[in-house]
Amino acid sequence: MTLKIGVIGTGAIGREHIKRITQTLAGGKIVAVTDVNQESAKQAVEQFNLDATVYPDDKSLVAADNVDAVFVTSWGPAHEASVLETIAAGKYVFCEKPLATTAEGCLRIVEAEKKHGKRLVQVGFMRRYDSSYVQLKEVIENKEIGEPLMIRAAHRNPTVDENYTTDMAAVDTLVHEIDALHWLIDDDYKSVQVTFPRKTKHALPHLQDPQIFNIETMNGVAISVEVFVNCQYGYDIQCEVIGEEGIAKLPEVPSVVMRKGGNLSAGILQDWKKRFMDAYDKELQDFMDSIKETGEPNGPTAWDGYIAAVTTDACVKAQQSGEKEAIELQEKPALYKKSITELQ
Ligand code: NAI
Ligand code: NAD
Ligand code: ISE
Repeated sequence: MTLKIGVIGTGAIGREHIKRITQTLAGGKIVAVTDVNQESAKQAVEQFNLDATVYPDDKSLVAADNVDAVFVTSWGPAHEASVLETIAAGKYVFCEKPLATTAEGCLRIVEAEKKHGKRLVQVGFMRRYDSSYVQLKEVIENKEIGEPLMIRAAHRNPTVDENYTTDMAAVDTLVHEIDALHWLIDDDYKSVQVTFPRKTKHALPHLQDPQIFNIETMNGVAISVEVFVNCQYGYDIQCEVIGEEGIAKLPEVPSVVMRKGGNLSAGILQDWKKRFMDAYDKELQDFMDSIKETGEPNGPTAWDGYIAAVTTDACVKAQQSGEKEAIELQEKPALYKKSITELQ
């Protein structure tokens, strides 16, 4: 059976996902698209030669009889309304991060799913599908480095555009580490404090860059994540877990090593699209396969989206206060039993 998919938001990642469904993955077909910029939706149909209808808005796309599942790849503030609309129609939804821009918004989605009675939502936290993170998790779970004590991580982009603001370091960028790290060590967050080192001359006046997020977990693990979005040299994701008996680290992204002109060198990626290409493929293949096999998506849940939103809210508060801010979650509803990616 082919899963018939409608896409809301045909920008950068919307088109990346359309491309992988159409050219790489098996079992899905794009049958509908929409974008607030209708020209963009029409261009996407032409670009990928889709046999798909362009709808004027998210509501009409969700309501279309031939749409089984929806991808929400619009900008963050629009996600909540499109996801709620899709749940109300009883259809599956893959939503890019953030699930909603506030914890309250995520809870409204959780409530809607509970009311529906089964899980329909998967959130685009693709690092859980990245083979290097999966291997790191195995090392930790097998106790090869003993209990984890500290984590040092970095999320670096070469540059960002002028619309990128200080809070987005947490909400748009750090959010991937927020989801990946609690999953990695199977722990919950307790508090966060933010420090602002000397600012780079490459950041615009309104942006604090770099930033360091010091997060404490319930088991006492000390996590330090550097977010540096004007680092100039490339797109670089680092993660090192320091345990009682050793250290485990994400491998470097493979690149041809060159000997040339008196130098020994290896390339560094410039763009997020390539770093997690395989993970995006796997997350969407898993979304489609698990729906077909079990009737529910397998990947990060609406509850994971809620955890991320509560944590990013605390991070933004900590950016503003300079103080240690608490990260407090409500009780996990029964609907969110362990998903397969949590068990990996
Ligand atoms: P983008 O700006 O390239 O594309 C967003 C598109 O959504 C635009 O075409 C815009 O016109 C459309 N749009 C906005 N509001 C809409 C609405 N209400 N209804 C229909 N269309 C609407 O943005 P980009 O980079 O593609 O990001 C989209 C989402 O994907 C964001 O939530 C972002 O955080 C997430 N993202 C996730 C990544 C990941 O690694 N998982 C990587 C890049 C983006
Ligand atoms: P983008 O700006 O390139 O595309 C967003 C598109 O959504 C635009 O075409 C815009 O016109 C459209 N849009 C906005 N509001 C809409 C609405 N209400 N209805 C329909 N269309 C609407 O952005 P992007 O880089 O593709 O990012 C989109 C989302 O994907 C963001 O939430 C972003 O955080 C997320 N993202 C995730 C990853 C990842 O690694 N998982 C990477 C990039 C982006
Ligand atoms: C983008 O929105 C993403 O989600 C990418 O994965 C991330 O690494 C990048 O920094 C963000 O801009």
